[in-house]
Amino acid sequence: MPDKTRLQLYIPKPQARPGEPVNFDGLVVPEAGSVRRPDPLGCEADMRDMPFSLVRVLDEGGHAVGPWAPDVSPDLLRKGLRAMLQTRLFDDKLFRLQRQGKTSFYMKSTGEEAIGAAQSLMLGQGDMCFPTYRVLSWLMARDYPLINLVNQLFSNEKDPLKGRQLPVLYSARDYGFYSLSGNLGSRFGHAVGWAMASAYRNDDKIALGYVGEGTTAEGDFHEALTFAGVYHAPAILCVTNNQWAISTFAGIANPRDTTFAAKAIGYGIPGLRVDGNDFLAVCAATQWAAERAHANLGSTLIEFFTYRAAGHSTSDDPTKYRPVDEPVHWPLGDPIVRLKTHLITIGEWDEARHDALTAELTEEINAAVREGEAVGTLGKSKPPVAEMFEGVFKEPDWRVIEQRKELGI
Ligand SMILES: Cc1ncc(C[n+]2csc(CCOP(=O)(O)OP(=O)(O)O)c2C)c(N)n1
Repeated sequence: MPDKTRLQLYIPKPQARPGEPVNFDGLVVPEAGSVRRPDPLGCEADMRDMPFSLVRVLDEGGHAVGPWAPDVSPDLLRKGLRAMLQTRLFDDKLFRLQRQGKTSFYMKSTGEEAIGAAQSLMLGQGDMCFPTYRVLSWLMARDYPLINLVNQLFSNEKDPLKGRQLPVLYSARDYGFYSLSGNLGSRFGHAVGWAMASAYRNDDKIALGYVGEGTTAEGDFHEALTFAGVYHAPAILCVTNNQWAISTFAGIANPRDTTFAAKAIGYGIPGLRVDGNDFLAVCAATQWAAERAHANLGSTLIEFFTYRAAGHSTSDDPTKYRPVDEPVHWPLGDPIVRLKTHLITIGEWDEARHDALTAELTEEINAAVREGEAVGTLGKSKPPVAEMFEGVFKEPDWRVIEQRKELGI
């Protein structure tokens, strides 16, 4: 028998662990404005280079440059900035309140605020977003009442979901925000199914689905893409690649030499790879994919390249698995600072207005928290037990009837 090389299993490792210098070597960041913008109504086969580039609009000086620079008004940009800042301030406040025992659990979206905010403002009122827990800025951009968030987070008597969901797993149909699921990936297929139903009924609404990059390793992601490709579902399917799935780095879900956007090629749909910290690039890519979906050309997969600057949740300590200063070295910067700089550069914003907005939003958040505290924080007040069985099934399931009898309510 001829000599054979012994096989070795390859185990991917991140470029830096705690105590090691931050290492983003190999990360290629193209100049803003340098990536081509294919015709959104063009043929998918002619776009297969797109998943290997990175669409960027805002340059270092805060100018919007290149073919992807979207036609959006300063008012819309200010609305986006407001939603992002509100999300950041709300996250910081609620994180502290969790440490004080006022809510059981919290998840921040620090560094990723541009994605939900821009997409919320680009899509229509009847369109439906199938969110993850990292797109609170979607709701902020649509002025969802802060008190509803606070009451749910405090699990109190006025929780709009009556204790049926965990904190942060919001549900707001009228705001185009489908009920969040803790079962990662399960909503991606729902987004595609919802989009297919819209097309089947000859409606004009489109769906938007999110998963984190870690979740692309779940079967649900691939099943959803199969249906999306086969049936030309009018959906925008987004992977928010924030580099980390709790303590697992992105290289565990995808080989290092390819991209998450490139998965689109195998399913026959266009894949775009977009700077997720660039509010204008997110707007532009969303408009592009929406135009394509509305023209009956089906789904687009968009990888938003970003960075989870905070811990995964209040139960996580990222200093255990990545260098403590990694977030500050992230080459694509802070999305709020970048949009603010752009608005200042085009003469539509200034530091004084920014400070005033920060003060106004802080007071709004504090007022909502005070109102929620007056109802009750975790354990001090709870949703009405008698209503526990209401509003879940259209026709009561036999188990619900039995359980209700047992409780005598
Ligand atoms: C089906 C399923 N598997 C595992 C988990 C546990 N879990 C919760 S969040 C998470 C990490 C998800 O990472 P990613 O998809 O990258 O999203 P991110 O949190 O980074 O936004 C895991 C494994 C879960 N909730 N559901």
